[in-house]
Amino acid sequence: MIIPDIYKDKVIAIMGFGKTGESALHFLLYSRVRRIIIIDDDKKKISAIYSNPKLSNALNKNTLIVFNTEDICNKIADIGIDFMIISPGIVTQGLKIHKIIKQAKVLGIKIISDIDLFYKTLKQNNKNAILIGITGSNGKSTTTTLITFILKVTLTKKCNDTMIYAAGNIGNPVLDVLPYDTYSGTNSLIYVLEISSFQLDITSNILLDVAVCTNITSDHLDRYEDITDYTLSKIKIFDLIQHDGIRIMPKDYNNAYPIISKISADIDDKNFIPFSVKSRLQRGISIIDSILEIKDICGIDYFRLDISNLLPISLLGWHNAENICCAIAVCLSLNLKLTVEEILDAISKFDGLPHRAQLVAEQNGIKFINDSKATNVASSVCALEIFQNIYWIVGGRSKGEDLTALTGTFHNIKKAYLIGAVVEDLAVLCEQNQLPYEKCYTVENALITIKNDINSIKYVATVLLSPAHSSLDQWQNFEERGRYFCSRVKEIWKC
Ligand code: UMA
Ligand code: ADP
Repeated sequence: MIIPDIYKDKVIAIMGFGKTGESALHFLLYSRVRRIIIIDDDKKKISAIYSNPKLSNALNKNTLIVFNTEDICNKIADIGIDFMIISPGIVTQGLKIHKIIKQAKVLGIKIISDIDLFYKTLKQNNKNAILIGITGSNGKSTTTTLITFILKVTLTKKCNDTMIYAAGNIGNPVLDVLPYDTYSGTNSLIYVLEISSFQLDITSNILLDVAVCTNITSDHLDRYEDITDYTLSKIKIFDLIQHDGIRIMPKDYNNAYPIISKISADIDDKNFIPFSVKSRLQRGISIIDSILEIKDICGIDYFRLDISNLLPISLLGWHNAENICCAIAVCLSLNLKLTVEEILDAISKFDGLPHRAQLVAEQNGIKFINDSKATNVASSVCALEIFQNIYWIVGGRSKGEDLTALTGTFHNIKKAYLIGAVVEDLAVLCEQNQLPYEKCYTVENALITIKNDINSIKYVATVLLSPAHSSLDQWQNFEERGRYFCSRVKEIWKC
C-alpha cells in the first residue's frame, strides 16, 4: 500500500514508543518518509531503540533520530517537524497536557493519531474498505471481537473472501493490520476498530461507515476534568462518520447523560439504530430477560425470539446483552444480506475473551473467575451481580471514580480481599457497609488468605478477581495481572 502524498517527504515525529509508536515506526520505515523522530519520556525506551540491530541502518543514515523528552524539550522548533503521531497514553489537552504537545501546538505542528494515518493510507488504496468504529466505557473489546467473529463465520459460509480485521485499542494498533505488503487491491476489506476516548481525542480525519457507543459510565476521571468532559470525548465518535453512516447508540443512558439524548434526537431515523436492555423500543433492538426484539430497522419489520437457550456462557448477563445488541445492529447494517438467524447462529458459537468474567477452573463447587479487565466500577458491578457467595479480590490504582455503586452488590459477597494502592479507601468502604474484609495488598496474599478461609466451606462459591481499578500500580497491564491470577489459582488449588 502506498503512503498518501501529504505524508511523503515529510518529517514525522512519533510521541510515545509503546505499541502505537512501534507500529507507526514500522509503517513509516516501510513508507520511506524523509525523517522519523521518536520522542519518549522513558530513557529505557530510547536505549532499547539504540540497541536494536534492525534500526541501526536508519539511525546511521539519520533517517531515524531518537530523543528522550528531557533532551528535546524547548528545542523541537529546530527540528522542522511536519506531523506528530501521538500515542493515546499522552495527554493532549487540559491541565495535564504533555509539555511536548504544548510546544507542538504553539509551533503549529499537525497532531495526528495512528488511526488518521491508517485511514488516509487505506482509503487511498481501497476506497470501498468498510470501517466500523466501536467505543464505550465497557464492552468495547467484547463487541469488537464478537462482530469480527460473526462476520468471519457468516461470510466464510457464503464463500465470501472479504478480509476482516479487528484492531485499535483492543491491543493491536491499526497500522499493524494494514495489509501493506500483501494487498492485491482486489479483496474487499472490513475493519472493526476499537477506539478509546484517548484515541478519539487525537483522531480527526477519519470517516466511519458505522459508529457504535456501547454505553457511557464513569471512567478515566484521572485524565478528564469531569464526567461531561469524558462523555464529550466518547461521543466524538459520532462526528467521525460518513454522511450516510450508521450510528448505533444505547437508549438506557439518556437520563444520566442528557448529552446522549440530544445527539439521538438530532439523528435522522434511518441512520440511527437505538438499542436497550432495559425497555422495549418503538424502533431499534432490545434484549430484555433474554427476549430479543428487532423493530423497523435494516429492512426488518419485526423479529422476536427468546435467545436464552442459544447464548454461550461467555455472553451471559445484561451487560453482554448490550454487546449483543450492538453486534447484531452492526452486522445487519452492513448490507451484506445476513439474516438474524445466521447472526444468532454465529453468536451461539462465540468463546469470549480472556480476562472478562473468564472461568479459570472449578473445584468442589468453587468457581475461579478471572475478570482482570474490570478496571472500573461499572464493569466490576456486572461480575458481582452475576455470581453468588463471592470471595472478591479488589483494588489497584484509582482512576478517581466514586466507589459507591459497588455497594449495591455487597449482598452477593462473602468477603473482600483488598489489594493495591487503594487498600485504605476500600477498607473504609467495607467498614461503612459492614462487609467483611482483609487487607492483603497483593493477589498472591489474597489467594493464600482465601485458601485458608474457604478450606471447609460446603456451599457453592466464587473466587473472583474483579478489581474495579487499573492494574498499573503493580503490573504492566491487566493481562499480566489476569495471567498471574490464573497461574497462581492453578498452582495453589492444584487444578
Ligand atoms: N509515554 C510518554 N509520556 C507520557 C505517556 C506515555 O513518553 O506522558 C510513553 C511511554 O513511556 C511508553 C509509550 O508512551 O513508551 C506508551 O504509549 P501509550 O501509553 O499510548 O501505550 P501504547 O503501548 O501505545 O498502547 C496504546 C493504548 N494505551 C493507552 O491508551 C494507555 C492501548 O490501550 C492500545 O491497546 C494500544 O495503544 C494499541 O492501539 C490500552 C489501554 O489501557 C489497552 N487503553 C485504555 C482503556 O482501554 O481503558 C484507554
Ligand atoms: P472494554 O474493552 O470496553 O474495556 P471489555 O469487553 O474488555 O470492555 O470488558 C471489560 C470489562 O467490562 C469486563 O470485566 C467485562 O466483563 C465487563 N463488560 C463487558 N461488557 C460490558 C458492558 N456492556 N457493560 C459493562 N461491563 C461490561
